[in-house]
Amino acid sequence: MSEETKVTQEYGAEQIQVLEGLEAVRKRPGMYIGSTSSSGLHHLVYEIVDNSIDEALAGYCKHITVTINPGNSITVTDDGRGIPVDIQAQTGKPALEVVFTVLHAGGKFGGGGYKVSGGLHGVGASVVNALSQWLQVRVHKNGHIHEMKFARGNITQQMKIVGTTDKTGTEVTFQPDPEMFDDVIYDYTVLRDRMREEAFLNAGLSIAITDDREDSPVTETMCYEGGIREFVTWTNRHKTNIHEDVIYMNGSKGDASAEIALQYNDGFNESIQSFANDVRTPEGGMHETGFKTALTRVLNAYGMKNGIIKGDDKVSGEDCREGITAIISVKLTDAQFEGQTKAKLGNAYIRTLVEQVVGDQLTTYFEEHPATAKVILEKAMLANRAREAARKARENARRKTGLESGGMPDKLQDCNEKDPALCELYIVEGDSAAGSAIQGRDSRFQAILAMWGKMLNVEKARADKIYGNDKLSPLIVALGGGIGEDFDIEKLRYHKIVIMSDADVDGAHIRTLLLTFFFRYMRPLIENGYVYSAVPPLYKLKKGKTERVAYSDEQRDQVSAEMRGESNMKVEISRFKGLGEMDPEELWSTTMDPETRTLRRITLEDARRADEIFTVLMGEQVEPRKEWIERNARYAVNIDI
Ligand code: TSJ
Repeated sequence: MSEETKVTQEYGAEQIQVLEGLEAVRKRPGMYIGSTSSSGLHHLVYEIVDNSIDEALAGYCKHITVTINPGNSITVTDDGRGIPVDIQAQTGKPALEVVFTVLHAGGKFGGGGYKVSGGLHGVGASVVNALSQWLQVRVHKNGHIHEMKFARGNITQQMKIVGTTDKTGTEVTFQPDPEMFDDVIYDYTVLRDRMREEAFLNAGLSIAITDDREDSPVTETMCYEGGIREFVTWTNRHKTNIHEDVIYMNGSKGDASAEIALQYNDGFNESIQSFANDVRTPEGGMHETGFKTALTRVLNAYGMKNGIIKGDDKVSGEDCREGITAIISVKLTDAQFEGQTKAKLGNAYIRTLVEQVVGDQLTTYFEEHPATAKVILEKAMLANRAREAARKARENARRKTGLESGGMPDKLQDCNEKDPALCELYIVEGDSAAGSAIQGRDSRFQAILAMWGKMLNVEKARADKIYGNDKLSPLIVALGGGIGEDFDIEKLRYHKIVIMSDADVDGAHIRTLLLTFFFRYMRPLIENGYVYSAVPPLYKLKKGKTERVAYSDEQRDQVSAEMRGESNMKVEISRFKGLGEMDPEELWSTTMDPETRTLRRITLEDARRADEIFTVLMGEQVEPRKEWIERNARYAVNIDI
């Protein structure tokens, strides 16, 4: 009997059991990787890389590589100790085999003499194996290269030695099973961005990612000696900072550790990104709560002690976070992820840990860097005064909206209907276009708000300025739901808000401004799908007394051919220069009539992109603006710079 047959017979019974385990993964993949869409597909890579990161956390691995091969298989390598290959006492199998065939084997296979401690994740190898058409692993260890192969979780080649080596490390290649995923094409930038995050969160770890699918492969190597300090610098790369150094704090208690890095910029947004075991926690949790509590306490205590804050002028938590960019990263062995999407950290002792670390170390930092403490505190105090002013402005605005129709801005031509679900507000740029829209509309349910000239740059304005702004305040009053923290969609007066602007640079500009404004101050409008872009025609085609319009170049050619086909008369084609050029009937029938018009619903992604364009184009920094324009030269024609 050959060695190999013997092995197969010995493991027969248990092998069946193992297969049942992995069959469960193939039956309900969503249970194990969240979904079988693109996010699940990319998740496979993270499951494998997590194992290498655990090895790095244990102090044995410095380099990880991730390669997208032609055909969309993935190879991950590391220079760690290599997955253990010797036979486990309990199972009688190589530890390597157990890792890939037993569900949740990770962290457990240490029973046979290996001490597996500190592994924070790394349980997913068998799940990836089950969902791969084929998978191959090579372990460099003890002078040998050990190889093993699988197909859809089944062993196709037992572990065997295929060569000698003087290195140690693990190499895994897998081909996601097309039977299991909607689509098996990897997105390089998605993997690259996640790997960058991992590199930031694990200081000194080098992660190289390669896309080998194209004719000219790309490789990016990411390694940050400064860890989350550099994460903050990178997040703030397009911003103007108000103090030079990134403030860094860390500490640990028992098995748990916490790291915090922060820096303030001259903007008004709060950007706190938190992680637990390198996993993003978008809904925050105990680590974020501890951070916020300590930050507010330290700022107030320092301000009082040094006579900067007097008496009752305490700054609120929100004041303390205006313009902040912070990364909070905690590592713990018993992480509890809570909430609907498991996006929130629940371990209460982490709150205490972070609060202590920030409480002590930020106080010390401020004492040693009084100039930095001063600019941060002054910013918080300014935020406090602005918030107070905003509250007053809000009350004024509220009082105005309370005044029935008389309270409506004179730039608004309202509709007769009062049920918001039936009402439409057209926001129209320019004098003559608004005139045509007012005459052409169906005044029963269509209201027109005219907007003139360049709007306020909301990038550089606080809520108080926005309420007082003569361009924006009519819009806020007309919509009726307020803005910012107390925006109330229930009070909204229109459920269709249509931005009607020209198909030129100025039109794109006003659209970008409005979308940025909605994104930052009335986001539920966009989340509820209430915001639209009107689609005016580009061409007018005329043949004798017949007139038709076209909304694109293709349609122009098609319509012109149709019209020509009827007779041999000449078809005159002219370009609409702008909305203002159309007469009321034309505007109604081409752009406003619900029976014939086209409206494009604005998505959150559209608005987010507008916001990003805005930050780059309107921010104070010249270099990112230049870079952006160069990078986006082919799209930039639509944006007023
Ligand atoms: F996903 C995976 F399991 F297939 C996988 C594991 C994939 C990749 C790319 C790397 C790894 C991996 C596992 N890299 N390094 C390790 N290390 C161990 O498994 C290991 C090595 C030695 C000892 C020991 O106590 O001697 C313990 C462990 C957990």
